[in-house]
Amino acid sequence: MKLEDMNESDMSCLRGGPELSVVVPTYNERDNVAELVRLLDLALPAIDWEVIFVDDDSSDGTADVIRQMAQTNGRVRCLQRIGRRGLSSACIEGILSSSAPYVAVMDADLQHDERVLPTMLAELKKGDLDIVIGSRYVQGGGIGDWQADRAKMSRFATWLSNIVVHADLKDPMSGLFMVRRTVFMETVRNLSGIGFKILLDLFASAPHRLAFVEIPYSFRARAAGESKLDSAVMWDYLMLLLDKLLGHYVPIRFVSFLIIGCFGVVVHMLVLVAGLKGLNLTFDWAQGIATGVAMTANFVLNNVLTYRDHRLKGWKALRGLITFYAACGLGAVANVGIASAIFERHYEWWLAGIAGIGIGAVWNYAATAVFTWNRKQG
Ligand SMILES: Nc1nc2c(ncn2[C@@H]2O[C@H](COP(=O)(O)OP(=O)(O)O)[C@@H](O)[C@H]2O)c(=O)[nH]1
Ligand SMILES: [Mg+2]
Repeated sequence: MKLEDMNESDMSCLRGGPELSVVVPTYNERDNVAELVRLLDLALPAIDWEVIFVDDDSSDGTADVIRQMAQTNGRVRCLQRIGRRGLSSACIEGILSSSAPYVAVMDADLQHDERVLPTMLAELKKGDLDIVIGSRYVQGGGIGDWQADRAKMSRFATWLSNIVVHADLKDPMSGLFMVRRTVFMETVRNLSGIGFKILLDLFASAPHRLAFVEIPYSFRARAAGESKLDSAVMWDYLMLLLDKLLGHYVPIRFVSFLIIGCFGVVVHMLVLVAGLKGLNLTFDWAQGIATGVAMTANFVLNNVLTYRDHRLKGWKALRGLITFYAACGLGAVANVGIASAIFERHYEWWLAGIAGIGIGAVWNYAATAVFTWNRKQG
């Protein structure tokens, strides 16, 4: 073969680099990773591949197990992230840490069928496709022994995805796919990187319509360990959809912070009513207690949802709570100050009120981002 006839994959083989990088996000998967590497070895005999595990500092020592494997198997690498969480951002960073012309993403828990990888690669190498997806919802695929409510939730999430993905994709929630590196690199700067749904993010962020095909596979039962899917995952998913819709205009963490702020108002009013009517407290006491409860509830919810990927735990959470009180206290002073100044200039009372709330909300968000969750930007 002449040099000018070679495609990117032939070139990489010539250089000795892997043709396929398999990126696997892990969180507490120590009992699955060795078996996954064994299965990949069996599935990819004629392909030059590597596997990059991206571990978010699992407490079960997954990263140590992977590094031990890597000592005796040059195909295995470990990217360990400290103080971070999130499947999507883990995949993005894993892909960026590799150089192969084709990149696959799959779970570590053996639920994804590694035997479809050679077919996916063959499809991509034909040259017309950008991405190949392992789908549970095309003829021949299946969701294994998923419980009815999990299946229902997945179908609902798939339906919701139509808001941002305009492709006839049967399984946009799939975590098993293979993409051409060039396509990923064109898209990476537009990705939201929020939550669990990296495939959906890719489709919604790509600068052009992606040419794709879905290949059926059947979801297997998780081998060892537990699912990390919890109710906060649904919140992350909504934030991903909102980011795709509004992210150009306003940071999505701010939107999350505002939604939780509105919830805080409801909590405040409920506690106020309970204090006044139920406990016969004076208004000052009831209002004071309601403020404290609402602020605490807001801190907890923001810590679990808005800053899920930077969640404060233990003493750091206590320190965070105190800085949150302090920042929001100052925010309340700013709110009242601005609103009064505007009202004194003979503007409508409601306009003055909204202006105060707006300034207070922006202040609370910015100050707690820096002082509570130690982040310099949204
Ligand atoms: N790096 C990283 N991996 C994660 C995180 N959450 C889940 N994973 C991994 O992502 C994959 C899918 O997660 P899983 O809990 O099996 O989700 P489910 O299959 O939808 O129940 C597994 O390999 C997990 O170990 C995370 O926050 N960070
Ligand atoms: Mg799983």
